[in-house]
Amino acid sequence: MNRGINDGGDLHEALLRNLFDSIKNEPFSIPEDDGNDITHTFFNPSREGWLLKLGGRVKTWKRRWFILTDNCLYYFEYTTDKEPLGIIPLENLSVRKVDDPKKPNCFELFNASCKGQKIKACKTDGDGKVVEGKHQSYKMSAASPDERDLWIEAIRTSITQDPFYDLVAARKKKIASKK
Ligand code: 4IP
Repeated sequence: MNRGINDGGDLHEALLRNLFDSIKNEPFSIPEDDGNDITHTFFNPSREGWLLKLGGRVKTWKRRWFILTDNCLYYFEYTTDKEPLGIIPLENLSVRKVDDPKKPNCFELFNASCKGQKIKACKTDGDGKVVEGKHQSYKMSAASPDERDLWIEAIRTSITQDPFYDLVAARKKKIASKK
């Protein structure tokens, strides 16, 4: 099958033998889906990139890799991590530009209708346990004003694309018009 593929000539026999042996020793295989693998969720995200995130109770800034997909924001310690450190579902949240005395290009996710309440989210704590998030708002700092604006735009698009959001918005409008 490999005859003539090297600019019209053949590949060295030693190279082909090596390749053959290596594939024989470690055959290609498709990983089994045990239903727990969420890596497929992260293909084709709406947006991904590094952001600094401010902690919930302890106000420390952490550099995290963020992936926006399916109306959820996931954050990881490293780009290659399979499992996120935290998951923030975006429904019912709003996003806006904010200033911070310590970091530039900030924006925040907040709950416009339930001010002062915790945002529904989950995170992995120090022991690897999945626990509820403790943020009343998630503040992030981007590398540049342009990046911040792109994140805000992508998050807004993601929030308003949710069919459930549209349904609720239509219902609210209907109720308001009856008053
Ligand atoms: C932590 O500070 C980190 O900033 C966590 O971020 C954050 O959790 C914690 O918030 C905050 O206390 P220290 O590492 O200095 O302890 P990360 O999980 O990205 O490491 P969040 O919820 O932002 O993920 P609280 O609310 O758990 O205190």
